[in-house]
Amino acid sequence: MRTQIGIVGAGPAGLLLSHLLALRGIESVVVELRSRAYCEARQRAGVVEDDSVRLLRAAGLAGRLDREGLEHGGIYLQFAGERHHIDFRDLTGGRTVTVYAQTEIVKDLIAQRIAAGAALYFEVTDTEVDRLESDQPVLRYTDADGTRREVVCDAIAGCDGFHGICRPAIPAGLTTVRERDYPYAWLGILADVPPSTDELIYSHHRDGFALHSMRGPALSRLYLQVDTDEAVENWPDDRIWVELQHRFELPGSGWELKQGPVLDKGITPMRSFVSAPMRYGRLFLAGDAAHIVPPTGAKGLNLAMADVAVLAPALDRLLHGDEGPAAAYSATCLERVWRSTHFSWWMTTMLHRTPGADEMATELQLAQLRYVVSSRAAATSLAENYTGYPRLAAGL
Ligand code: RFL
Ligand code: PHB
Repeated sequence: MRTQIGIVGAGPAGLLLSHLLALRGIESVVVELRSRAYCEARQRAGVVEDDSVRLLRAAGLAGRLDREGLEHGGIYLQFAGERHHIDFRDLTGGRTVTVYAQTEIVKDLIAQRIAAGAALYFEVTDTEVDRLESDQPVLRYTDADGTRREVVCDAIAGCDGFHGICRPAIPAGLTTVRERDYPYAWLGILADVPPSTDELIYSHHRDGFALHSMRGPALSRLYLQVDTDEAVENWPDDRIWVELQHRFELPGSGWELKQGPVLDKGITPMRSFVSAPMRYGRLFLAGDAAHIVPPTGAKGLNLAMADVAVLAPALDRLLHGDEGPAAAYSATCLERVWRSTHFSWWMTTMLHRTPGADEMATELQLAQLRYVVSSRAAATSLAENYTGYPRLAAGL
């Protein structure tokens, strides 16, 4: 087989790249390890920056997002028994984020790609990328029927997430990895109950962080900081709700956390990871394949979309013999990646309880939180990062 761009992974990065390339008249083959049903059910991110929304709209992909997404003009920061509102619209001159689940974006993208007749293959195994230094790199995989396939490409996009095969295909010694593991994890639940809040609540509590998010008018998404070695089996629903009630409680305010049946439960480790450069020969990495941020800043999905917004035009130019934008791809993306890596680290360390932290560290955290909610300059910094910085170029 022959195609222009081979894409490994049908997450948000791979699917959106395939669509952005198609808009430019460029053909691609997308191969995905998991089934379509699995990709469409995996619970992940929920917050989409305004420029990511604009990108999806410009690409003709925002029909359902515009109908069902919840536009949020701020967040709440809770600590020391108080809840404070950070007003993004006021602080940033009208910018917002939209709460629309990554699973819904993935469903929309898969439906669009299939309707367009794209080559999108699920349940492939033994994916390999080869001859990456040549201008005809090769993608090999075994399809769902067990047939071994080989696709000759002009370039390959590694959009296969953190555990994929593309990043390890770059020879050892040619990449620099920077990483940090955090001494806590998130236990996330999806609950069949209307959200108890109009906007997300990030709660710093002496017993650990908690986050109240949502998936629509009737579905809540909630997270609890837990130890890194926690097992989901140790957290029956009752225990989760007791802990959530405790970490969100606001005595005397009349506010209540509504409870409902738990539909999904999972534990997520917290990690910062950046592998540079994001290119080797004709292999270009995008999204979680190249970088991971802890979820506290709501950046991972947005970084994946920002990478492919840069990659699609760069590949277009490369196919026309212009190496310039492809040569600049990694450095261009890494600037945003490092900004988001810093912001996510900052939000994470400000809001979580660090096991073993002394009173000094705890007071420093509280001093930082008080500063963010009392200083317009500090709140503006949070708001401009949360809504997306630097701004993504408008258009495609
Ligand atoms: P994905 O989504 O991991 O997709 C990679 C795809 O590649 C497939 N794959 C392979 N396919 C073929 N051959 C192989 N050998 C393969 N190996 C792997 C995988 O099956 C998969 O389908 O990466 P992508 O596209 O880069 O997208 C990144 C985002 O998924 C991720 O950054 C976000 O979900 C992170 N994240 C959040 N990001 C936000 O912007 N806002 C949020 O609010 C937010 N919340 C979160 C999050 C991630 C979380 N978890 C579970 C990690 C909350 C959580 C709990
Ligand atoms: C989510 O809704 O899943 C979510 C929202 C905000 C975050 C992380 C996750 O910071």
